[in-house]
Amino acid sequence: PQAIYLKDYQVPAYLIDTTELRFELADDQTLVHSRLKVRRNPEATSAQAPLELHGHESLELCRLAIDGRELDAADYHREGELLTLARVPERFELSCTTRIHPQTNTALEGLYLSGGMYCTQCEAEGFRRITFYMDRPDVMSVFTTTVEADQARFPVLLSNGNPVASGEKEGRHWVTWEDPFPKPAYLFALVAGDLQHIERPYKTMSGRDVSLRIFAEPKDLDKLDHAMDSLINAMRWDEEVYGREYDLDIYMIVAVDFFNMGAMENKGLNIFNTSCVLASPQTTTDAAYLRVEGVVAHEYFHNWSGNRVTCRDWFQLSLKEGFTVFRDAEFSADINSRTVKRIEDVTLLRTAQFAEDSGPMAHPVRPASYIEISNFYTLTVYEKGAEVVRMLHTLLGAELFRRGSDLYFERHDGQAVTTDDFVCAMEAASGRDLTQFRRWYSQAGTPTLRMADDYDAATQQYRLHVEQQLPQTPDQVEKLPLHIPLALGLLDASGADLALAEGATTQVLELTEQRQTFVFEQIPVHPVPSLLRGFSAPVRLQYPYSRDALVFLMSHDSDGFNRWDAGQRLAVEVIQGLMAQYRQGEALQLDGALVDAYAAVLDDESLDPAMVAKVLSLPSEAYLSELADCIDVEAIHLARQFARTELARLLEAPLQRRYEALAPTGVYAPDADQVARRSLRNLCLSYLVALEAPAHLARARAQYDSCDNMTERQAALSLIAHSGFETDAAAVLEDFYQRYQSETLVVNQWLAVQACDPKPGALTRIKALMQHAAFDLRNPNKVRSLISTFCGINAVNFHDGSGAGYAFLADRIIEMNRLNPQVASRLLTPLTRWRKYDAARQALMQAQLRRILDSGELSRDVYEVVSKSLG
Ligand code: B3K
Ligand code: ZN
Repeated sequence: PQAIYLKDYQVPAYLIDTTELRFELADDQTLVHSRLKVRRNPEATSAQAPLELHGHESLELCRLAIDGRELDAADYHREGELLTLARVPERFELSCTTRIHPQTNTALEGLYLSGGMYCTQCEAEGFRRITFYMDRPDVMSVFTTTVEADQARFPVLLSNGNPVASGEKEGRHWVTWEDPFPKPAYLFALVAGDLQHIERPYKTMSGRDVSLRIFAEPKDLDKLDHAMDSLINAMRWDEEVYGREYDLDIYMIVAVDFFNMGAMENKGLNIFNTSCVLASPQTTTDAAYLRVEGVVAHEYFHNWSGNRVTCRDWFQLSLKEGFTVFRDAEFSADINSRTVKRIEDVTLLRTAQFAEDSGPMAHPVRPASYIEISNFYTLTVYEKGAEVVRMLHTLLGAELFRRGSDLYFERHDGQAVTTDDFVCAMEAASGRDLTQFRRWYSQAGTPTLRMADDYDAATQQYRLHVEQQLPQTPDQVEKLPLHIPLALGLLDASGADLALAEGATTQVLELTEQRQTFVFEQIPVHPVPSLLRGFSAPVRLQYPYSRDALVFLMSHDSDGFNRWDAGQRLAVEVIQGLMAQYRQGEALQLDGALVDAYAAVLDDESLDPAMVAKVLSLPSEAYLSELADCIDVEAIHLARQFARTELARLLEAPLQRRYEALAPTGVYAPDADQVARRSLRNLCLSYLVALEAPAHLARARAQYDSCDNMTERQAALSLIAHSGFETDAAAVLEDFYQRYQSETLVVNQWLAVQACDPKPGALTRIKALMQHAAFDLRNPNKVRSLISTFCGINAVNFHDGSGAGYAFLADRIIEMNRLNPQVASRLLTPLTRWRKYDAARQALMQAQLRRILDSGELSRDVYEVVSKSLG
């Protein structure tokens, strides 16, 4: 497979003004008829360029004609994914018929069947599995789509835009949809199935009426209200915060069970993984409620940041994804707890994106090359991309940022543009020079900020010395200094913020050089610095905080994020200390400072319980692994478990007290107040159950039996299932399955709970579950629940010294490579990290990567990740 480079970009030689499609859906095959109005692109360099159409090798070409003249094989050249017509008129109509087989499409790209219903996934390059087309985002066309199918089995026929005609004949029916907005093929969508929907009216800020419709299988119709509420909140928020309103008469969301990722923003017809739409108190946890809200908002926001203004080429993916993740994060922060949202996003970034940035697949937010674009829907493009937009927001301030986004939408509405166009709009609207800032888009790797300070009481000067360093990555050796906003505050001995420039308590320093010293004048006392407030830049921060200073910040910092982060830093240090004791064969001893700090937070009833739960959550094994130079799987697991059990032992009474005090008072609602209470209550329970005492186990079982919602039930389930009380564990797992076996998403949770059980012997249990009726290798949600959870989270079992976990994963990847390359490629992630382990594990992991490489015909997806990992 060949790499594609950003530097080779050329404008399309032809444009497609209109696209007319007709789908004849039948059991054994689908015929796709297309009629395209094509003309030469006046901006193309060569006037004689051939017409290049993309078509997946699975496409059967039945007919091709230009202006009604039938072409035969001598008139075109088909090779790989390209069909080339050497000579075409300046303007012409191209007609094409292809035969495709959705029923055998297990890749879940293009047109496929999910359960019994037809649906599509075209981003990034799935449209070429439907028909021959210029399948590139800078070719935008007005689509008219007719869908024809059996009327009884597929009563609902949907596509983008508005329905404009329909009819029926001999048990079959058809509907024609028209989408007036030019769009690239990746935003095309079609759905045909036996679906029902809920509907609500919406009036946009300019007074236009829109009908909002969410479709699902009839059995799930009662689980759509939360998604609908979320959609309406998102629409209102985008009007208020960005001045953007919806532009079609209908907005549709369809829930499907077989889906490679979370959801897809197809114009006017979003297609969603059921896991990101369905919600009900009995089946959905609080965390999943929030995820539904966030994903619904994200896809809605794409209507402007993605659809009205789209990407010129796939190297620009973060143009729409980074910006849209930033938008959905701000939306969630505005309607829920801002600090908690920030903590969750930063946790993901620091745990998984930092790991990606230091691994073999490291790439800039705007990659310079790829083999398979599906491999670049990454944490770097999404989450780090969002951080880059957030830094622009920090540097410009809310008002100028809004001016910049207005200008961006105004300049580029209806266009396919680049990340640089986005920065240019921000520059033009703010008058700021962002030349150096642009390096965030082109340089991979996570910067480290090394900081030191000194204070001179005589001159009342406080000086902060900062050094930034960007590590080498496989793609780039030379790195230049970045433009980094560093938000900070200085605390006096009482914990109050000192007044900084212009009386502000938080100041944003702008780092631009490799080494800089910042001087603060008139600082009356030696301050404790609160650095990188709100995580103002995606960097690793090194500053020699004493444990006392961390405890102090935990209780005093006015920045909620940093209060939490001080607690994390303290816990990381303490656990790392325990790991060292373990390796030296010493008896483990927990630092009392952590216990005291946790006790104080636990006792503080004035704090938001959600924040208390965050502060009292120990850093995950994954985060501790990311911080390690060489990951010692057992030491991390044991040290963390020890800290947990010791904290539980020493704080048993207050944990129990808060657990009781936070008992539910009314019926379940996923509102902020209740969510916060449940999160802390479940956290208290998790500490208590860690003590492995029958009384606490009984407490968990009582919660499991008496609760009225999935948040409490699932928390209790996983605590009991992971406990050493094997009989109780088996009983509760069996009960849970019996209760929920008809709820697919809940059964997936049941699989995931078992997949991350750290008790020995997990691999045997996973293999048995793969044979269970609840498992299906063709359903990505199930693969993620069982296999990705086991390999990604259950470190002690997956990294078992025998290498059996690695061999198991390699087998699954080889299997999935044939069925679903995108999912197969994602499964590879844990193996790509082999350099972080000891020599023995490195050898075992590399051997499995080689076995995959030698296993026969690899998809581009799997080949790219495996070869780069070994390279
Ligand atoms: N844009 C889609 C992702 C498509 C991934 C294709 N492999 C979902 C989203 O980011 O909104
Ligand atoms: Zn997106």
